[in-house]
Amino acid sequence: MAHVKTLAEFITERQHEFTYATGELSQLLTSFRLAGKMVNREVNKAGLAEDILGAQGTENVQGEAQQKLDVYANDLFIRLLKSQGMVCAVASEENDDIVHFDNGGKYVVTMDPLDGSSNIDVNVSIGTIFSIYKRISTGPKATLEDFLQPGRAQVAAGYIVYGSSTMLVYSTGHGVNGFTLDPSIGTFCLSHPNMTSPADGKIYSINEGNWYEFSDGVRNYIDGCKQKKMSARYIGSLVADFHRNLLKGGVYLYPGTAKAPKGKLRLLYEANPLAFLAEQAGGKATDGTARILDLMPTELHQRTPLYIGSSQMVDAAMRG
Ligand code: FDP
Repeated sequence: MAHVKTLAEFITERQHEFTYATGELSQLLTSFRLAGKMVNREVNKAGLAEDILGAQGTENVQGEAQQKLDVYANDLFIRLLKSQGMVCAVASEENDDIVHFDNGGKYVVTMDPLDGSSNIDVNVSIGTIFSIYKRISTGPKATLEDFLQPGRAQVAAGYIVYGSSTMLVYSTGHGVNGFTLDPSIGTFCLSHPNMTSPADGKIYSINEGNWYEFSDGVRNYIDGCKQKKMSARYIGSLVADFHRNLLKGGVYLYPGTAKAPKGKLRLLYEANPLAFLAEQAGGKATDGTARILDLMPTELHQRTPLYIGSSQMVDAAMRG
C-alpha cells in the first residue's frame, strides 16, 4: 500500500518554506488541525444532540442569530490558540472586539469559526476560515493595527470544509495543499497536493435572489453566463462554494447591492483568507474593482464585495 502523507508530516517537511522561525508554523497549525477534528465531530452528530443544534438565543456583532455550533467552535478555536502561546490575540467574526491573550506572542489570527452557519440545521456543508498575520506591534498586548494589515501580509491562511468529507486546505504562500480527514484514524491525509484553480470554468455562484439590487454590470455578466449555458451553483456556504469552484473552475460573486454597497462578506474573516488561497492557486479575487489583498482595512468587521475564483471568469465579471 502506498504511504499516505499526514498533515503533521507535511507541515514538518515544508516548514522551511515558512518565512519565520522553524517550528512556529507547525505549532500554529496544530490548533487548527485539532480544533477542526473536534468541530467535525460535533458537526457530524449535530442532528442527534439537542443541546448543540439550534439557535443559542444571542446575536453576534453582525446582528445575526448565533447557532450553538458557532459558539462551540468559536470557544474551542480561541481556547486552543491561547494554549499554544504563539498567538497574541484573535479577531473572530463572532466577537465584537479583539480577544487578547496578553502573552507577547508574535502572531495574530483572524477567523470565521463556523461560516455558513444558517446551513447547520439543514445538513448542508459549513466551514471554518482562518488567517495568520505576523504582529506589527511589540510588547505583551496586540493592537488594532496588528489586525488592520492588508491581506497580502498574511503569512498563512486556510479553511476547513465540513462536507461529505472533511477537508483542511491551507497555504503559507508556497502553493495550496488539501488534506482529507480519514475518520477511521482521525488524521488529515494529503489528498489534493498543489491545488490549482482552472483559469476558466463553467460554474457561476451568486445569490440571484438579489437580482433587482444588482448593478447593470453584474446583471450583464449573469445574463452572459446564461446565454453560454453555464451552470448556476450556489450552496450559500462560502467555503463550500469556494472549494467546489477551486476544484472545478468557476466564479463566486457577492457584489455590493443598492441597499448594501459593500455586500455582506467580511474582509478580514472571509475575503482576505480566501483571496490569499485563490491567488496561491493561480486564481483571482477582487472587490469588483481592486485586488482584495491590496485593500487597507479600516475596521475589524468591515464588509467587502467579493468576486473570486477562476482568473478569466473574475476578469469577465469585472468587465460586466
Ligand atoms: P451565513 O450567513 O449562513 O453565515 O458570510 C456568511 C454566509 O453565510 C456565507 O457563508 C454565504 O456564502 C453567504 O453568507 C450567503 O448569503 P446569502 O444568504 O445572502 O446568499
